Amino acid sequence: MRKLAVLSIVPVAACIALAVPASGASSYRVKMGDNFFKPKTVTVRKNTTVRWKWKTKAPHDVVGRGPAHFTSGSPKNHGNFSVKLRRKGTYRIVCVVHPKMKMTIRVR
Ligand SMILES: [Cu+2]
Repeated sequence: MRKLAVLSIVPVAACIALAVPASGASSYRVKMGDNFFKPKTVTVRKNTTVRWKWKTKAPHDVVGRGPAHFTSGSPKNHGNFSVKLRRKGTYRIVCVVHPKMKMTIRVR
């Protein structure tokens, strides 16, 4: 029982560690609403973990195309999705439900 409790704390600790630039790793949080991503454009360093978290009236998803492809799965009103961008380049992000709901991530 005690071991389980410790394990459940580990992901939270890992997120805190990611936010510390000195570790060499970083994370970036994108805001998401009906029907937008904010910011529209962002530049991050290679190996940044980008996270989308949303609780919205309309269902949304996150589909990325670029040096790597990824998807958050079927559109939902309540979602949480993250991806580590390991390759440099330009990623175009779109919500399949709302084609005008898009953003660009540049990885350097
Ligand atoms: Cu959408």
